[in-house]
Amino acid sequence: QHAFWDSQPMPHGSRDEHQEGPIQPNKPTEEIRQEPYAMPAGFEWSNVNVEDDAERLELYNLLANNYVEDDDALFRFDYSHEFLLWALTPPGFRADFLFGVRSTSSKKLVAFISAVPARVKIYDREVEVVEINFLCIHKKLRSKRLAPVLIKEITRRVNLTGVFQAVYTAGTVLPVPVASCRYYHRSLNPKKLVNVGFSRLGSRMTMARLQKLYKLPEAPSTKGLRPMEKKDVEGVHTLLNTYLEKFKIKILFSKDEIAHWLLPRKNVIDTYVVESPNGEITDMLSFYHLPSTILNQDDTLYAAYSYYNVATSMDLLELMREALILAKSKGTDVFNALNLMDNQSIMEPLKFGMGDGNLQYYVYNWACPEMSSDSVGIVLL
Ligand code: MYA
Ligand code: JJ1
Repeated sequence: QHAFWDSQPMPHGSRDEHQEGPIQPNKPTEEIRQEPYAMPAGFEWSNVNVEDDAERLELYNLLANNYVEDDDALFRFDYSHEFLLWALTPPGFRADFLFGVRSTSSKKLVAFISAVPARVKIYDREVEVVEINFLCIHKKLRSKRLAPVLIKEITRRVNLTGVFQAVYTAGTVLPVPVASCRYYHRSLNPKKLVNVGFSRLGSRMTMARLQKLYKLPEAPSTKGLRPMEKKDVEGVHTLLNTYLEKFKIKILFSKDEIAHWLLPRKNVIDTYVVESPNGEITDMLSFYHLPSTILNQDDTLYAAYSYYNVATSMDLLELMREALILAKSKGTDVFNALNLMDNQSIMEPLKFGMGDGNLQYYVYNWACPEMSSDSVGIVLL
């Protein structure tokens, strides 16, 4: 029932608990297809230079109108220009891994896919991977088997650089997830969330009671809590990599990657650290800003998503409460988190509610046992 995925080097049916490593061995460069895959007539491949404002605007428009929606098509992700630049140009990014499809006649961008390099550790093995994201096909070109062509083409381009594994997430179940996570939501602006259909006012609940329930202090209170700066890269690198050791799949950030992925960028990524009196970075919290368009109204839902958080001098619960307060102070309507890393422990006490969306984690061309969501130590954007 998966004409494409059944042909791919993924576990099929259930995972073999005893196999670990590549499903298909690495190929020498000369055995990899040298020519791009053929496009249907009327379409052509096109790299998208996201550092160019005009080209980035084309990508922005494709995604803003055609990217991921919730189950009821009430909301659609609205990744900002600045976000796309951040997400697609980390250390070592390659221009030929950021590409799409144009209509030959109009040159309009109608599809896109991206890969950025990363290192992950899966159980006991360190693996060079790419992270695949922003796979998008224009609504008018859906169900024409274009997605498999984009996936095969990006696989070819990545393989030509000697990389044979990839990590990706999707809202849908494909062959075969390595882990399955749940979205949780913490209301910061409950009135707006109810008004736009993001959440419901239960029976026995009034708007006034709801607002009281979700009320938070205006400002954080933790001593030494401040935005991350360049001088903190070393401390954050040590703190985060040490924390992530305990998870079964985790990102391995270099110092350059810590700087790229965590240094604050307005309306894109916020990272705060706790510096102890002796100058040590003991805790960190981070969240990224990903608004959604409210589809039946001319409005935007401002959402922050939990990224990487480490608490050593305080409880994770107190640290995440500060994250909620900071996100709220920046105009965020809802704070979202997956039930990965140690997040499950904070959901109930901080009044998160379970969402209706799942996020499946995949590793391309890698066999390993399935793991629970609290063994996941990597967050994709
Ligand atoms: S996840 C976000 C995906 N984007 C969206 O959900 C945006 C809205 N939707 C769309 O734009 C389209 O519906 C998409 C499918 C593009 C998703 N991942 O062309 P089709 C399979 C993988 O007729 P369309 C993200 O960005 C489907 O099962 N495969 O369908 C990570 C079927 O195959 P099979 C998917 O609806 C992406 C085939 O495509 C997905 O017009 C990771 C149908 O093709 C999906 N999300 O287009 C990609 N959705 O018959 C894999 C559907 O076998 C990367 N399909 O069931 C793999 C690693 C590559 C690099 C490897 C390097 C070593
Ligand atoms: O945001 C999501 N769901 C919301 C809105 C649901 C609207 C109706 N379908 C939700 N709201 C309830 C919140 C409520 C707050 C108070 C407490 C109780 C709960 O559940 C969902 C996640 O839950 N989001 C999506 O479905 C978007 C797609 C998710 C898959 C993303 C794939 C990304 C791929 C890129 O790599």
